Amino acid sequence: MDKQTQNFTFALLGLGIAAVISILAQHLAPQLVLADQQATHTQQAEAGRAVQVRIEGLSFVPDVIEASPGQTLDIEVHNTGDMTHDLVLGSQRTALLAPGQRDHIRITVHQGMRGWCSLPGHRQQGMVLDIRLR
Ligand SMILES: [Cu+2]
Repeated sequence: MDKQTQNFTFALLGLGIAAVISILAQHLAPQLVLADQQATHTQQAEAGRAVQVRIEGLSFVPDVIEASPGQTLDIEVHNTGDMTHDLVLGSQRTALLAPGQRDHIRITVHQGMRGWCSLPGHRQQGMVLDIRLR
């Protein structure tokens, strides 16, 4: 093999290795993503039950959450309305949420928990969220 052919052979070999690595990466990547999701799920299990609550108009959706006494709930509140709101529940409260904003609170469920929006008049107009024991 002359020098030029040798260089050409090495270049081809390099391309081949690069192709194999890229194919391997594509096959491995979904498994890495999956492992990542599993880790997230485990964290959620440790952190408590995740609950999504949406604000629409002057309502929390859902406006009733069923839970067991002593259970920890990670409640994410997403304000999809067009006014500022918050959620006061137990000893916790979200930030004041402008339209489009979210915040989350963590509560431990006990009997007779009712949340509400603290903005003037909202609670009186029915902006409440009940935790119902099961
Ligand atoms: Cu409100």
